[in-house]
Amino acid sequence: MSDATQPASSLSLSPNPSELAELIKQAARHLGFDFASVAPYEPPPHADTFPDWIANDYHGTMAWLAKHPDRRMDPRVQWPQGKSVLSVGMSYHQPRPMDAPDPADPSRGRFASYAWGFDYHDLILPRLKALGKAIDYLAGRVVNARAYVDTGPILERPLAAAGGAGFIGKHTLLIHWKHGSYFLLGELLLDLELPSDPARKPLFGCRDCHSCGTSCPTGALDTPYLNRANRCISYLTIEHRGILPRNLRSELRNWVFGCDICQQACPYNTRGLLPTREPWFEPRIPDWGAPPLLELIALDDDQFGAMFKGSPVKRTKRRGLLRNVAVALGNWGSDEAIPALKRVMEDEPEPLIRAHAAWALGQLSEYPAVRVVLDRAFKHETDEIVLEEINTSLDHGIHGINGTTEKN
Ligand code: B12
Repeated sequence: MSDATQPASSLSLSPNPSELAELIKQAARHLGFDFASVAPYEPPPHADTFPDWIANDYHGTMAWLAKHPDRRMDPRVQWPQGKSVLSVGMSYHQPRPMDAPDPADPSRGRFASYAWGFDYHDLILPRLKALGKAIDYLAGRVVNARAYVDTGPILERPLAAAGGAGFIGKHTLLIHWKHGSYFLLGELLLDLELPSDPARKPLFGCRDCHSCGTSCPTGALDTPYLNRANRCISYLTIEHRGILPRNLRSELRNWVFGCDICQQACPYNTRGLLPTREPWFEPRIPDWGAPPLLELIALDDDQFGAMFKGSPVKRTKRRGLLRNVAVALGNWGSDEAIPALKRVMEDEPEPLIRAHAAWALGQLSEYPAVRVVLDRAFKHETDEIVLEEINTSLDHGIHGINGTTEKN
C-alpha cells in the first residue's frame, strides 16, 4: 500500500544517490575488488606538494610523471566532465609458506610480491570496465567514465585516502585496516554525482614509528611521507633504464625486480592480513618469487619471454632484469658467481649487462680468478662504458699496474 505522505522519490524504483553508491560498492565487491570508496571530485589533500617533488627531481628518469602536473593534482583538470572518483582496491597478499626457500638467501634473486603472478593491469582494467557497465545498469543511464590503473595522471593513493579507503603511511603507501598496504588500486572517474565517503582519521596512524624509513637501505624514505623515488629500489630495478648509480648498487642486495622492504617493515603488514582471493596473483616465478640468481643470469631472450609472459616483469625487458641480476651476483659475494659472470663478459651481446657484470666481478676481487677474467675482458671489450666499469673494478680492489690496465 502506498503512503501518499512519502516524497515521490522514495516511491521511485531508481535508487537515491546514497543507495546507488552502496549498490556500486557491492557490485565492486562482487567483481572481486576487496574494497571501494568514493572521493570528492577535487584535488586530494597534500596534492599541492607534487610540484616540489618534481622540482627536486625525485622522479628521476620517469619524465612522464612530470608532464601535466596540473592534471595529476586535480581530477577536474584531467577530465572536466567528471563528478566523483570511485577508487577500488585489490589485495595481492600471499603469505609465503614456511617451507619456501629463504628469499633473503643472497644466492637468490628476489621479486616484489605484486609481481609473482600475472600483470595486475590486465586484471584490474577489464574488471573496472565491467564495473562501469554495472554502474550504467544501476544508474539507469550510460554513465561516462574514465578507468585508470597507473594509466592516467591522477594521484591514486591520496584520492583513495580522501574517500576513506585508508590512510597514507610514512612509506607513502596507502594502508587499509584489513589489507595493510599489500593491495593495488584502480579508479573510475564518473560523470555521476555520488555522495563521498568521509576521509577517516586513522585511529593510530604511524605515530612515532618510522620502521619503513630506517629499514630502507638506500635512504629513499628518510623523510616521512616522502619517497625520493630516484633512490627507491623499486624505481632503480624497474623504472630506471641504463647504468645504475654506482653508490647504490650494493644497497640493492638481492632485489632484482621491485622491492618490498618498506612494506615488510610496516607493523600494519605484520599482523594476520587477509590473503588475496585472486588466483591471478599466484606465484608463477619459481620458489615464491626468489629463484637462484645463476638460473636468472642464464636466461636467453626466448626463455625470458616464456618465463615472464603476461607478468609485470616484462616491463624491464631481459636487459633490465639481467642488469639487476648481475648486480645481485656481485652482492652475493661468492666465487660460485664467477663462471656465470665470466660467461657474460665473453658472450653477452648487451653492453648494459656486461657493464654491471664487470662491476659484480669487482665485488669479488678477493678471488684471484677475477683478475684473469677482467684482464681478458678488457682486451676484447669495445664498448666505452663497459671498459670504464672494467677499469674501475680492476682499480677498485685488485690494483693492476698503476691501478689500471693499459689497453693494447
Ligand atoms: C610513480 C610510481 C612509483 C614510483 C614512485 C613512488 C612514489 N612514492 O611516488 C616507484 C617506481 C618508486 C614506485 C614504487 C612502488 N609502487 Co608505485 N606507483 C607510482 C604511480 C604510477 C604514481 C605515483 C605518484 O604520483 N608519485 C608521485 C608522488 C609525489 O605522489 P604520491 O606518493 O602519490 O604523493 C602524494 C602523497 O605522498 C601526499 N603527501 C605529500 N605530503 C604528505 C604528507 C602527509 C602527512 C600525507 C598523509 C600525505 C602527503 O601528496 C603527494 C602528492 O605530492 C602510482 C599510481 C598513481 N597514478 O598514483 C603507483 C602506485 C603508487 N605504486 C604502487 C605500488 C604497489 C608500488 C610498490 C609497492 C611496488 C613494489 N613492490 O616495488 C613500490 C612502493 C614504493 C613506495 N614506498 O612508494 C601502488 C600503491 C598501492 C598502495 N597500497 O599504496 C600504486 C597506487 C599503483 C596501483 N595502481 O596500485 N611507484
